[in-house]
Order: sequence, then structure tokens, then C-alpha cells
Amino acid sequence: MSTYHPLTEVQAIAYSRQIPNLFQEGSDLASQEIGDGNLNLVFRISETATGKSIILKQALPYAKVVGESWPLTLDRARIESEALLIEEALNPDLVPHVYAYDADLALTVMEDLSDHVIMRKGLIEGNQYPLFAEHIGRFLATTLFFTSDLGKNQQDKKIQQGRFINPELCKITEDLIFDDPYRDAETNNIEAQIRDAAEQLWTDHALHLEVAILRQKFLTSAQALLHGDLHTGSIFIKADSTKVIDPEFAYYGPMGFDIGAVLANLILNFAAQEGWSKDDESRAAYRSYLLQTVKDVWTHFEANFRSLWNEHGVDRVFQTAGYQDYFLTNLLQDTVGFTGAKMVRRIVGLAHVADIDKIEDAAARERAQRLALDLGKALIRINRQVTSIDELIAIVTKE
Ligand code: SR1
Ligand code: MG
Repeated sequence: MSTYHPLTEVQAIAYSRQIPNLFQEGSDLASQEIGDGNLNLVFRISETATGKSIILKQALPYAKVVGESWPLTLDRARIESEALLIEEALNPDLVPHVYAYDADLALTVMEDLSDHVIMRKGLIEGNQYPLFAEHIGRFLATTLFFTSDLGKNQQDKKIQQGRFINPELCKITEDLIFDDPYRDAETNNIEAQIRDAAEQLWTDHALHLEVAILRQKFLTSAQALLHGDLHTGSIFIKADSTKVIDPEFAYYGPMGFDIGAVLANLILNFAAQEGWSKDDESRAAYRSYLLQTVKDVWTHFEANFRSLWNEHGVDRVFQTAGYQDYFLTNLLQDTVGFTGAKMVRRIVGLAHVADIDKIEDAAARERAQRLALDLGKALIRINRQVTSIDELIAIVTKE
């Protein structure tokens, strides 16, 4: 019989006491539920005497953002903990360490990263992270390459894929990103001031064709083990360190979906500068930093990925002259398309981003929303024609 129950702050302390080799027996422990995401409980447990702390992340059997009317599998906690272990083995410096996983409670015990900040918050505050592009480019290249048929034994890859069949979480993405924004869906969350722009989306048939092609890739293209929800709220950061968290949406999917998630959230913040920058000069400077980061993420990713392929490729046929270039052009195109789709969903879909929603001035917020929507649509429209990252940058600069 399952012993699952959502923990209280007090129960989280009792649970932490019985984890071996963490806290001193009988020491004073403090507990705080700090989860601000859409789905889970997150407890921070700290030992008063030593300052030592851990995180307990527990899945709820429903989507917290909507309520108990939206049941959600607890198996996502297993998927998250297994994905973190795979990611940590490939990039030890770029993910939190997992101390333990409890299947009965759907709970993962992991390293506390409270000395970092959530990157979305850092960007909203106008901070710059010069090492981020190198870190995330390496994370993406290593994780995507070594879990794909390019870098992993292809029989082992199929077996691993079986552990990451994640139908319920994938369904959320299929609906919220690749369907609902393009029709008058009940789940949509559209501010009245941009209703006209949302309605235009619903009748844009050329756009719908591109979204259908992207949706098909999301449903069927099992290229690599994805994080599955790699927005700036899934990244902890400080000047010299980047940590990717929260891979509960992990599954085998198209590589461009993860890369696009990173780029989309940088460009959403670019649009949000309508509300955050104090004057034209600071707006231009911060936007230029964001766009340079977009370009650098792709450049670091591509350089790392090509070098891994050249050194560790497992497939003789994939070493055929010209195939690597063909693959990377297609991947860039997918990335551009998924970037656009991930921007559109954050403006008219169920789950928005604080970068834009927290702009208090309604007129500035509307400008940011319209800009993000226009950029997202432009990227979706152009995706299958792009051949260099500079074309993506040119579209964002031009809109
Ligand atoms: C019901 S969950 C809404 C969104 O939150 C997650 O972070 C994913 O992006 C999902 O689409
Ligand atoms: Mg999350």
C-alpha cells in the first residue's frame, strides 16, 4: 500500500532527521516551504548550528497551478530524479547533487542552491551572467549528444528511452504549447488588452502549418533525453555557477526543444525590457547583452556538440561527409521554430512568465506582450528557412 501524503513543514523536518549522514542527531532544524513553481512542494531544511541545508522536493498528485481538478502523475518525481542523475554524471558542475529519492513519497532530496538565484529573477533585476552561455551550451551539447544515437550505444538508448516515457507531462506540453494558443481554448490566459492579437493567432493558417510540423516533431522525434522544460525558472545561477534544475518533463524528444526553451526565455526578457529598462540607453544595452547571449548559447552549443561528435561518435554511418552539417542545420531550424512556439505560449497560453506579467504599467506590459508575440510568430514562420543563428538575431532586432 502506498504511504504517499503531502508533507507539512514539520513532517519535512522529521523526514530529514532520518536521512543517514546529513544532520547531527537531535540538532535544531528549520523548515520552510519555498515552492513557487506550478506543480510541486519544495521544502528547505536547515540546521541552525551549522547552517547546513538540503532541499526536499515533493510532487503533488495534481497541478498546483490549477488545483486538485487537474490530477497529475507522481511518477514525474522518479523521472526527475533519474534525469538529474544522468545529467549529473555527464555535467557534474551543472546540476544539483541528488542525495536520495523516495518513491513512496514522490520525493527527491537534493543539494540546496540557496546561494544561487533563479535566473528569471536575476534577469528581471537586470543582472548579467557572462559565463551562462558557455555553461548552458556545454550542458545542452553534452546531455543531448551522449543520450542520442550519435553518442550512445543505440540498443542502450532504446532501453533508457523506456524509463522516460512521460505521457502525462508530455500531454501538458502538447496542449499548452502546440494546440491551445492557436484556438479559443478554455485554458488560455489572455489579457483583454491583447485579445485582438490572440484572435489573429487563431486564424493564421500559415502559422498553424508550421506549428503542426513542430508538434509532430515533439510527438515523434526521439532524438535525445530532453530536460523538457528548460526555461529560466529551471536554472539557478550566480556569477561563476549555473545549475539546471527541475527536469520532471524529461522524455526522449527533439533536441531543438530544449535549446529553443533557453533562447525563448532570453528573448521574452528582451521583450520585457519595454517595462523594466529605465531609459532608451539602458534598454538598448541590456537587449544587446541578451541577444549576444542568445548567439553565444548556440555558438557554444554547436562547437561543443561538433567536437563531441568528432571525438565520441558511436555510429560509422553518421561520420559520412556532410551529414554533421546537415544535422546541425536541421537542428538550428528546429531550435528557431521551438523558440517561437515557446514564446507564443507564454503570452496567450495558461502559464505566463513573470518577466512580462510583473510589469506594472499596463501600457508597457501590452507593448512587451505584443512584441513577444510578434517575435514568436516571426520565428515560427521563418524556422524552416534559417541557416545561421545570425538570421534569428536579425529577426529579433528588426521587429
Ligand atoms: C500545468 S503546468 C504549466 C507549465 O508549467 C511548467 O513549468 C511547464 O512549462 C508547463 O507547461
Ligand atoms: Mg518546473
